[in-house]
Amino acid sequence: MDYSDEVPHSDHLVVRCSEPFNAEPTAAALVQFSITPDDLVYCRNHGPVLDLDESTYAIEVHGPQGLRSFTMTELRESFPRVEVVAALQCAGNRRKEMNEKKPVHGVLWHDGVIANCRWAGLRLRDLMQTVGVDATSYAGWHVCFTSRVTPCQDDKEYGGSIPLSDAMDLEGDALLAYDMNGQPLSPDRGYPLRVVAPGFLGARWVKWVDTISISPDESPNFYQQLDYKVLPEEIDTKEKAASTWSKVPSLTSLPINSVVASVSRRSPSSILVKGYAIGRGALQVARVEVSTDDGATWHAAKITYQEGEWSWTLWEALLEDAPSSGVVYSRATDREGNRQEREGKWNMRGVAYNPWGRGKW
Ligand SMILES: Nc1nc2c(c(=O)[nH]1)N[C@H]1C(S)=C(S)[C@@H](COP(=O)(O)O)O[C@H]1N2
Ligand SMILES: [Mo]
Repeated sequence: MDYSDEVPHSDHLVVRCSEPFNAEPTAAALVQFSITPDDLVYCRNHGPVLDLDESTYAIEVHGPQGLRSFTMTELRESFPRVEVVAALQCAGNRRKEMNEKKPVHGVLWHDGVIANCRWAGLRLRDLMQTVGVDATSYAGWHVCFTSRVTPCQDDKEYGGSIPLSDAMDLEGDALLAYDMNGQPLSPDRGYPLRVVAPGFLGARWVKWVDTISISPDESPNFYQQLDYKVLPEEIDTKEKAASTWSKVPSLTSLPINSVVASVSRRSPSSILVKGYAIGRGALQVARVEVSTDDGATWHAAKITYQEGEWSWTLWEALLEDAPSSGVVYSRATDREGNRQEREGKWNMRGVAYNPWGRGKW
């Protein structure tokens, strides 16, 4: 694959792999902003980052009445523009910590592969209705997204799918986005068009999306079928995995999580702990607590930012009588009372890891 034509990437990221370009900010840098600026958004790629031309870009939509094509101008002008604040998170967030328990396969992401942005574009639902899709006739079907222009490592193109019911619902917040934070998408974000599937793992947010179809089955793409699944704990080699992939459901949402992003001393006796948290799907975080005595007692952290159904949560806690050094844990609880556990489950691909957050000072 040819990586020589890539436009420069942000230099605020820690590069984990340069070809394909995979890089993340530190969590400490991330939590300084409620809405993540583009140059702090992680880059996750399975192939070259393309710099495409919006004026010649068109998407193909395969609907019940056949094939329809839409130019970017049609997508921008014939459909209402809607804005949604939603957190984008890679399923491999915190993989490095899981790898410390027992080695996993995958890019060793720390805790920075998450971003909370203001996306704007057309509703997937509006596009689907325009091509004659109604949710009741296609109950149980899927919407498949493909970027045929993107060569990638494990398949001839990048693709993924979400259930049609979610594409048509999700409060109408599933988008084909052309803007982020008030600007056209950057090449790193998938310019000129990407999927925004709030509450779903990042793998379904197909960048440079150019083909959309409905199907009774999930996307046949490698990244839907043979990756992004929580394999059973005993599957620890590629050989064992080979016969297991098809028996395990593909990931949709990621579990409730919280991370300690920074710990700083505020006075000789107090420390300020800051971090982020995120709920599963549309279940927002209701509470974040921190503990400096190994989970024996918990203190409520103050939630400093949360917006709508799909944002991340920023939090901080000022702790008095802190010794000169120590370990602080964080745990989040959602609106239905689901709480982050002390331990996360190991799986071969290192996805969906969510033990208590941990920081040291
Ligand atoms: N075309 C294409 N879309 C893609 C990917 C990719 O490699 N190619 N990676 C996916 C994954 S795994 C994630 S986590 C997000 C990352 O989006 P970002 O690079 O804008 O942060 O894009 C998704 N969409
Ligand atoms: Mo990802």
